[in-house]
Amino acid sequence: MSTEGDGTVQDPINREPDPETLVKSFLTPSQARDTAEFKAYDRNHGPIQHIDASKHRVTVRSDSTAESRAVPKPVDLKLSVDDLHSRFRQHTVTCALQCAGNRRHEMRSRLKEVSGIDWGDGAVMNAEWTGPLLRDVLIAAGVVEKNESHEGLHVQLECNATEVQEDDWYGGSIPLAVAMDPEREVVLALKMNGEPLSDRHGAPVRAITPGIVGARSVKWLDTIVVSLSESQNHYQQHDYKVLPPEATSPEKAEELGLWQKGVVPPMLDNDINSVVAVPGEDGAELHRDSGGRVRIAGYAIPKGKDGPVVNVCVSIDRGGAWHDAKILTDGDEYTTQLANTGKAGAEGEDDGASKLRDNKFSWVLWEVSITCEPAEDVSIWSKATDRGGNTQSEIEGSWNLRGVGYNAVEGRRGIKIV
Ligand SMILES: Nc1nc2c(c(=O)[nH]1)N[C@H]1C(S)=C(S)[C@@H](COP(=O)(O)O)O[C@H]1N2
Ligand SMILES: [Mo]
Repeated sequence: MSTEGDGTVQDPINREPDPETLVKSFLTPSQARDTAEFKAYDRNHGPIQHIDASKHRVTVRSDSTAESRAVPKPVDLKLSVDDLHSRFRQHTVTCALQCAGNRRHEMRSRLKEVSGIDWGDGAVMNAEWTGPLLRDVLIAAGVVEKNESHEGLHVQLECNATEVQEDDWYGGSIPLAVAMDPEREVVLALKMNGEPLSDRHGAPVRAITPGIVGARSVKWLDTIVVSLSESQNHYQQHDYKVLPPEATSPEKAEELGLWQKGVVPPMLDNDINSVVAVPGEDGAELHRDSGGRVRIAGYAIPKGKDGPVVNVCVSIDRGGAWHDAKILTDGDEYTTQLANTGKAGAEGEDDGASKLRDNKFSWVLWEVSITCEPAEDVSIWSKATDRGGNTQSEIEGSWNLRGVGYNAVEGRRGIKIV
């Protein structure tokens, strides 16, 4: 059964919370407890699905190209939702799930027009996802554990329940080596924040690919294929790619053959990023407290599996002075402060910091108070660094036709400090 609130193929549900609300909690609730108000973003290429969990099956198979390498015998395994619960160890990973188009509005309004939904800074959520590891399911299906055999192979993840805007089904793929890497913690999620997954977020089961752009975290997952090829779905082949700057229009991209197979790689890892969520928009007013300080806050996301973010620094004078932000994380819905040195992950600290190290796919929330004078037209810059040493490097960021992967240091502009 579907309702108007589910969207349609032509007009799917895409919405995001405002950034100031988003950073109030370390774990993003799916929706408010007592009302239907949504709290986490929705990104759909087709209508939201309502699937009967008792009838749902996840088919795991190999195609002929995969066989004889990681897959000595053809794989053909069908799992019910009960099987996913009971036949496998349940794993929980805390991770940020971010749409590749997050921050697109900043790219288009600052650099040049792009094509795509006008996402602000809220196309991201941070949640605890629980279910079997994709790795364990693949091993049960007969995939060989040895690393050498994984090279060049892919795991295609599919939802065939509905057609979508640009294809008859939705899908994406990740390299088999990533799916099999125990450190990647790719899960077939049955729960979000300890509760059964909601229909909006992919019930009864979705893939969660930590550290990787949201497009590969396929909702309403029904088919897993081990193959020598990437997913042939539109959204793997013809979207979610960082096209080079010479692709100035969709026509130009076609003319240059940039969508052709293998020319531009499909996006995989998220890049290091940070967002200024307070103040929540360009042109806002920021009030100094009685001590002459302004409070600036936001979130930061590590690159791929190089997290967690260990430092965020903020400048309100175009990089003249940098102020280390406090890194806040974990705790209850309203975010208690755990490790505030900005050096989470360093040796010999308390439990809080070692928990942070485990949370390598999670976002961090941060805040800083800066003493300043009233001023007009202030730019707020924020720069994150993760445990792997990746740092945001571009002040204004760089442009690409689809407006994906924007991670400029400039977070807000035109701010008035009063
Ligand atoms: N089946 C299906 N899975 C999907 C999508 C979709 O349209 N259909 N959208 C993808 C994209 S682009 C993103 S960013 C995330 C969004 O997940 P959410 O709607 O739970 O926020 O789901 C991914 N998985
Ligand atoms: Mo996305």
